Amino acid sequence: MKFDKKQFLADVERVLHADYACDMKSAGRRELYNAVSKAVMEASFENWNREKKSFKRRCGYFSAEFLMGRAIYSNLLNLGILEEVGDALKSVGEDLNAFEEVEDAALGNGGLGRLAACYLESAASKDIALDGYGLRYRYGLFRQTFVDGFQHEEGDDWLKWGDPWSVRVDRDAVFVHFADQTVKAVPYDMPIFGYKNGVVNTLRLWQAEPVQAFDFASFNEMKGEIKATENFNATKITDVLYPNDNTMVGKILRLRQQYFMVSASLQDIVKKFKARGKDLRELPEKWCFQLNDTHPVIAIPELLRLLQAEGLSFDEAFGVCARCFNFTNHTIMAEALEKWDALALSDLLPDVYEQILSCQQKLERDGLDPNVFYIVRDNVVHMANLAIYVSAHVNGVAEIHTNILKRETFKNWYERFPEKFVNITNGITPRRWLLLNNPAMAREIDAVIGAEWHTRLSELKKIKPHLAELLPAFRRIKRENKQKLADYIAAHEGVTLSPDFIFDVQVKRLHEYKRQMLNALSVLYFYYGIKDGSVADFPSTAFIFGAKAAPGYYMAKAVIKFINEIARLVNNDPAVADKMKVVFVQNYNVSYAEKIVCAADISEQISMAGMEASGTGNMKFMLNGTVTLGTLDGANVEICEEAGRENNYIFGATVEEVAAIKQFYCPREQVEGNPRLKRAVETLIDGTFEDASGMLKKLYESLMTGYQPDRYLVLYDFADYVRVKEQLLRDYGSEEFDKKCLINMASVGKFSADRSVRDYAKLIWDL
Ligand code: 26W
Repeated sequence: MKFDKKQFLADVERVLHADYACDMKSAGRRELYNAVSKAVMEASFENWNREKKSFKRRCGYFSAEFLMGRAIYSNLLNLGILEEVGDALKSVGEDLNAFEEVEDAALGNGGLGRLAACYLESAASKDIALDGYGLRYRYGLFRQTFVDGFQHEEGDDWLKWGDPWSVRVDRDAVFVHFADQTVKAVPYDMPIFGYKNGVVNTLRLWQAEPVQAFDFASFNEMKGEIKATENFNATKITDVLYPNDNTMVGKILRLRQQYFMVSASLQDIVKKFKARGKDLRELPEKWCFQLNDTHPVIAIPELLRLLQAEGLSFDEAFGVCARCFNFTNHTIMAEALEKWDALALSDLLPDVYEQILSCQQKLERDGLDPNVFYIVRDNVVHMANLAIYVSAHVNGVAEIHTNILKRETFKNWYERFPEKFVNITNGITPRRWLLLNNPAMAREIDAVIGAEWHTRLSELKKIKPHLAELLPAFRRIKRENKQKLADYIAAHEGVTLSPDFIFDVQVKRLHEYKRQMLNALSVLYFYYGIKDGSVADFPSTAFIFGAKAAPGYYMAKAVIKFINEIARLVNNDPAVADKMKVVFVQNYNVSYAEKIVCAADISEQISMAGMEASGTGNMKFMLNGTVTLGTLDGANVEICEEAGRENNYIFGATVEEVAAIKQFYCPREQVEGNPRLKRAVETLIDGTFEDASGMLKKLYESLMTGYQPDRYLVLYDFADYVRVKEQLLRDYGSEEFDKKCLINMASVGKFSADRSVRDYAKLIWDL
């Protein structure tokens, strides 16, 4: 975007006058933020409008989650005016950094939602016609604080600063019908700016509203009571994001959300397609849809329904759907595969349920064995099976994950429909995850190899011949980033860290399979080793954790409490003050991640092999020059392929080994042979930590005595983990180690979301 400072300041001034009746001098931070954003929105209108009006083939990315983070900096960066706007504001005594207070748009839980956000940005940057369709939750993912070491949740009022990066599009509102209510769906459109290419795609988020405003006349006649409750329920649909990650909750409100989202989106698309005078049988020529996990899969019977309402036969409608829909699976965990109670579904959405039954019947007509292939069975609707049956393509999100889908999770489907299955390894956008969060490093790289890597990440390999030259800058910048993170942590968590410490980081959602416990137990293991003298010369290390636990996930919350207790023990012990610090940061989110991934020395990716579909945090650390301490799981496998296993720190049982070990596994044996591990585990029950809540005891039981003790092989992998971790800590600081960091950065090309969306565009979307 062309930038004219005078014009820009005049635009900002004008918005301030019109919207807030104030001027630059009297404007508060909030007004200024909105005015700056709106001035930019206004200037991008033409490009956006051009894209919206064009009638090229598009893909709709249907997702219940878009974890966008903070919009302003990334938008300005992509428009090529980040520095210019900063300078312009400075010239009038204002500071662009002040907008760091603006809340993240946290309309997602974790990996799946952040992936959607990265894909939208990359698609726009690669001029791929991808639009997001989702929900405009009033409250995003809860805000997390710790009180006495326990997680507390508060509502996330993400609109507190206003929403200048969206426009409400009343003219595109549609109605969504449930058996018991009709709700108005109003779209809010967010522009998705491509990186310095003038492309603007759209993220369309639907908000639920009552069909008519409160009707006083009928209320007075006492008909009002019914209407009032209807109004109340309507807005409830988009009130709040479900905070579960990887666990299915069979709540009808969630089904309402899912249907509301896809029905509104498809009605909108069908309506506009018809308005062009087109025959709906030709819909697949212009549209395809990517279903982001099972959450939007109810789009399939909804489109079947809509097409038949427009006069197509079931077979014709099915043919259209079979060409339009594609399905991505993001997890193999059984508890995350969505299933709905058939009676509840048919009560809420009888017509949609009819279509699901028709799919089941067609499946049987096709001659598929209903004992092996089923969509509805024993009064349960299996959304993943519906998605696989109808979709043209089914993909996993890393090689190892796709192989597990083929071999195990969807084995029968794969054998019957092998041509549907593809792998598309996840990726991240290098704009937000290096250019924006680590500008000093980006400039150094530019100086050595030029700027082409901004949009072709594989170009980073060109730094390989220049490693020695880049090392001093890399070290200096990493240290500066660590200092900045330490300052931020001191201010927000009250823990002081020295940038001379090794920053060992594990940030991600809290889940047993991700094994934060493994890390936590190793901290205690080192701590007691230092205390009893069995560990000498321990390299000074800060163990940094960040994670939200689903509010109803007891074990995950117990792990948070445990780590906070460890932090208190360690940080208050002067005997280890120059050796270790432990901090669990509160409210880990996208903006926190931006500060963390460029300041880490160790990236902990330690899930039990076979459990992490891909992981994308691992890629963000790699891009910023951090070695992985991890298992051969998810994309870690491909990270090793790209950067060399010798440049990372790999430990633990492989997928194949996990299966074998589990048959005769006895956690007690692991502990008996390892006194320091035993001591660490027993802190859960021996009074080391106060445990009035009983949470720690439950953690002990889940490891040692419960049903399926140590399900995720924490104790099995422990010895190998600490062996490799110690090696890493000893290697740290050497020139050889720093080279490993840079080789990782140089090898990250494959993990650009630009590559991922290109793969989707080529293999699936035909864009
Ligand atoms: C129904 C509850 C629920 C909610 C969210 C079930 C499943 C989910 C997601 C599929 C969980 C998720 O975010 N999975 C993560 O997806 C990332 C992007 O592909 C992967 O990198 C992570 O490995 C995977 O855990």
